[in-house]
Amino acid sequence: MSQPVSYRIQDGVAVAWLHNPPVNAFSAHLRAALRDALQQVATDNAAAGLVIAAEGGSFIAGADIKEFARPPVPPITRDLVCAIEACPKPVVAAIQGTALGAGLEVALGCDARLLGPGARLGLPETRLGIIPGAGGTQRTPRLTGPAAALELIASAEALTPERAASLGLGEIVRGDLLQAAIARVHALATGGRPSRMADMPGRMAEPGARQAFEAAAEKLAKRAAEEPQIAALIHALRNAFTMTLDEGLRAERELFEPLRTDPRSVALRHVFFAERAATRVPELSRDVKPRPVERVAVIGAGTMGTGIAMAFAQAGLPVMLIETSAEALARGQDRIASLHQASVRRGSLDAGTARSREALIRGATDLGAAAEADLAIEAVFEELPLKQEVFAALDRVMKPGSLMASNTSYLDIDAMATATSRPQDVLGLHFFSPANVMKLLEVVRTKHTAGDALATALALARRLGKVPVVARAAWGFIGNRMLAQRSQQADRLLQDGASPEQIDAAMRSFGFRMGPLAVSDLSGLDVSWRMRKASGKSLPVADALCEAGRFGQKSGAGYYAYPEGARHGVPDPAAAAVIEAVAARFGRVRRDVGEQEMVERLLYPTINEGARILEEGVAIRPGDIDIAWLHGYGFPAWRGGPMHFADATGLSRIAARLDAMAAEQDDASLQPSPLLRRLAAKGSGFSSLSV
Ligand code: T1G
Repeated sequence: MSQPVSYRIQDGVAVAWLHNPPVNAFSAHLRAALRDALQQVATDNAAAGLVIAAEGGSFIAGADIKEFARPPVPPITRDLVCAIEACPKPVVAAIQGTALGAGLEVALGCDARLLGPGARLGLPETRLGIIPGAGGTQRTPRLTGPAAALELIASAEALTPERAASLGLGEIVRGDLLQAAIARVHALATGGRPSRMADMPGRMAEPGARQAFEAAAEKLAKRAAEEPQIAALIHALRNAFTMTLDEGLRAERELFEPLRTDPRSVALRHVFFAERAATRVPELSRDVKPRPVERVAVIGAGTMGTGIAMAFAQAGLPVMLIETSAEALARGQDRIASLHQASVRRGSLDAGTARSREALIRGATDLGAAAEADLAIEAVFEELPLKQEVFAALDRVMKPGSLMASNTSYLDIDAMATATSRPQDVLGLHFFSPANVMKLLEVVRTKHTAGDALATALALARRLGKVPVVARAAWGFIGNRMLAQRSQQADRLLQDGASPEQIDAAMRSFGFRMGPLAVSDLSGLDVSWRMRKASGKSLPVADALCEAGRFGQKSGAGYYAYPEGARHGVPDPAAAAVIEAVAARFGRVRRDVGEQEMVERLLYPTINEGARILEEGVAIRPGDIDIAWLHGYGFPAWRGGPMHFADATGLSRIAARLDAMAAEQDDASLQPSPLLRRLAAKGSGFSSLSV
């Protein structure tokens, strides 16, 4: 392994070049090598001081997150930053790329921070359920002021050089960054160094700093109540008003350590790596080149088709939106325009961008308009024969090497592929509504899908800002197949005596932003009702509500009533009457159902279906299932996803509860899958399967 730090003298200054690919994570060996460079420069007569520099996209991307699972190995970053501050010679950070977390904390220990155009500075630790642990909560406020420090660290955002400089975190360099850093070392060596952070209250002492900070903390009160790392961050920053730097560093460490080992942070770090692993397909080598995609056709201008067209336009890709009639096309184009206008009114989109995006979306009523597209995505009515017709027609008009994808949620993509002469160019791109907003993209490969077609879909997901999860073509792919289990249990819980609001409250207290029944009302009960009828499945309560014309918000009533102008659904005796009638029809004795029983019945069969999906090879790894649920169904990230949550709960407990549910509900399909039972018997977890 090449040296993590190469120490070279240039123009009378030592330069410590960091090299720990791919992102210069501040791993133990890099920390030790930087410590050695600091010791070397202190007595190196050839060096007036030290520049810390790196090449590529990262200066230092932060602590090595993989190291958090173990006790820290010396030298820990906090001590190294103090060593930089104590260096008898000037130390300057030349930041050309991301300086995040420990990366910025190292730079804060330097006499100066010079920023190249690619510099991005931030302290994103709160995204991992922790706080900066190497002085970030003590040095940052001295430079930026305590209120700005709180906002920066709580947001976990990465700052552009301009924004960072305006906050006092660094100075922008227009020319040669290294030369500027070398010159700065000489200037500091001869002209005197700034006082150390330890000796200066800096902007902590500014008039009004405390009030501004407390006001910023007040704005974060809700987050502080829900997220321990935000409460700890406020506490650490507040210490900086009264403690010396050394006292503040010690107090910061005491706040940091319990967060590092907290299950929430363990879950968030699992999510960090799972999101990145989900883009890797074992049998698809990284050098398989994606096919070029410069023009896209979307077939169908309904809710999904227009959302997908918007998603591509947002990424700057020209879209041909194709419908069967001018009226249907106009309706789709009007929908896009009104969605953009709503965003402009809300201030989340400027009018110019909205116009340029709409200019990228052209319309046609003839499939021939897809001829020049590199990719066509169909989002027509969920009927297999219709989709097969569309694929056969696209096959006749599209150029060789172009890709054809289906946005279907449930239907057989293999059957669509074989309706064409080129099944190797067919796959599923399952967007989640609203397609221009939801992050999850299920990339569904059939047994025919070519490797470069899959690579193209993965590259496209990144370009669209989506989080891809690869699934093999099977009913419901990953997310919806598991969702069917949760929906079945919700239906049974209603028959057993739980109310819609109790079920939704149980899921909200688990961490979902919205309960499953409120989500059904939002998306429309009729959508899945049609699918159930087509596939011979039934959810007695949901079916009865649909038969009564209660499709949810779109019809003014579903599981809840939606009085004119009401922001949320309200309990509805009419819905309760439908539920009681169904319960009577099935001879259910209604009873009070406890919250724990609801959570277990809604989640454990869902997890069990995830185990079957792994056994069948529909999903590659458990982390992929977690990512699908985080970005497609609102599973709380601080729980890590259903499979991570299952491991944290213990599979033997889940297996025992599933056996009990199967007996109580007289439903053998609820019994633990062979994989879940096997892992439980070994005292192991799904994480032992990670690929
Ligand atoms: N530790 C370990 N591995 C990391 C890593 C990190 N900090 N950052 C990235 N990787 C791996 C990642 O898993 C992937 O691996 C590869 O690098 C490329 O990443 C003490 C305690 C820097 C903006 O939270 O935001 O410092 O999949 O695909 O899109 O107070 O990575 O190739 O095997 O994301 O170009 C704070 C996390 C840590 C920053 C680059 N720092 N990283 O994005 O590449 S806590 C962070 C990122 C801390 C201190 C505290 C991004 C990036 P593989 P990538 P990218």
